[in-house]
Amino acid sequence: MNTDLSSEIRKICREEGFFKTGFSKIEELKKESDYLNQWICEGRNADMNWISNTAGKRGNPRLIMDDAVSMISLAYLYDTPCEHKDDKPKISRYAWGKDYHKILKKKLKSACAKIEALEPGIKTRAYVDDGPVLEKSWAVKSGIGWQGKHTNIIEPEYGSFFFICEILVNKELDYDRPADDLCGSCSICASACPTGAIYEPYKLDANLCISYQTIENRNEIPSHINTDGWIFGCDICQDVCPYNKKKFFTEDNLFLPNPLHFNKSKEELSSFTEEQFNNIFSGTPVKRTKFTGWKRNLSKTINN
Ligand code: B12
Ligand code: SF4
Ligand code: SF4
Repeated sequence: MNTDLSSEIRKICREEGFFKTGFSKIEELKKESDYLNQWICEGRNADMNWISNTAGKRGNPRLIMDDAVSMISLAYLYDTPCEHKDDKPKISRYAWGKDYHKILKKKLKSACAKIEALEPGIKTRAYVDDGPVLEKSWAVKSGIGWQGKHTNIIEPEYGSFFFICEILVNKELDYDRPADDLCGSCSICASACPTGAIYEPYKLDANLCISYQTIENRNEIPSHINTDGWIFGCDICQDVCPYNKKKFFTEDNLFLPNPLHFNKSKEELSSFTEEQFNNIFSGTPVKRTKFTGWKRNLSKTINN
């Protein structure tokens, strides 16, 4: 085991702002791959063909980096002390501020450069939601947290409002113990989900998920889906989780909501022209839905 290297890497990742770092040995994810393939076979991925097209790689990180030895899983908080008003159209917390892909990619790049400088021959490859990696499965293996029944990763102390990133590295490290599942007999998230998307504990049907419908779906939202006031993403199953009651906030102001769109009425948000939409949401996750998706989502909301 490489204790010195492991502690140096933990230090570097902490310096970059990640609140938790965990290590696991890279191997094929057999059980998780079977789950993933079954999920795809049942059509639970809706039209996210980019998942089915890369299912093989997702189950086996050596197909993306053949000399990868260890997975460094990282967690970065995004929740802020702001709260949205329940009677206004709601955007999910992760998308209130600037785009996490850009913010975290910069931090990962910096961390990788420092890690590669620790010893000759160290090679790294980093992802944040932008690679064919089962990020949640690795976060569990690396001891970051357990996969809750709503399918997100929960850190016992900090809750689940954090992003997951990872760095693959060609060195052996001091591996962490996988996290224990602390959901117990609770099932608050599944009961609170307004669409029944959590069809079994630990299993989510994207077709029914408001998050999928308002972010990823490029077509009409089916009439039987009640988006329940959400116009981009959905946080209901995490908002009700007892592990999110203690509040831990990000220190990164880039995730604070922009007052130009936060807690505005449906009328105000609907009045944005395409140019205003592009300006206000430039460099934010909301841009992903494009102006047509924005208008579609607003037209579905019951909130005013
Ligand atoms: C596709 C995707 C989505 C899809 C599908 C969600 C899903 N649950 O898979 C949609 C668009 C719906 C979505 C929504 C959201 N997403 Co998303 N998404 C992803 C993405 C790109 C892939 C996830 C994936 O592989 N899904 C495939 C399915 C099969 O995986 P799974 O649900 O984990 O399934 C596992 C379980 O079913 C398990 N299993 C099966 N049986 C059993 C039995 C037991 C006992 C157990 C324990 C497990 C188990 O095995 C499966 C395979 O591992 C990841 C990034 C990445 N590359 O990993 C981000 C990611 C999961 N999303 C993220 C976020 C933040 C969200 C939202 C909160 C955004 C929002 N506010 O709207 C919501 C949350 C919705 C929810 N309740 O999950 C974060 C989660 C961070 C965290 N703390 O966990 C990730 C990791 C992105 C990131 N880098 O931070 N997302
Ligand atoms: S994100 Fe919303 S719709 Fe999706 S599972 Fe959670 S509560 Fe249900
Ligand atoms: S609400 Fe309960 S069942 Fe759902 S993830 Fe949180 S602790 Fe687990």
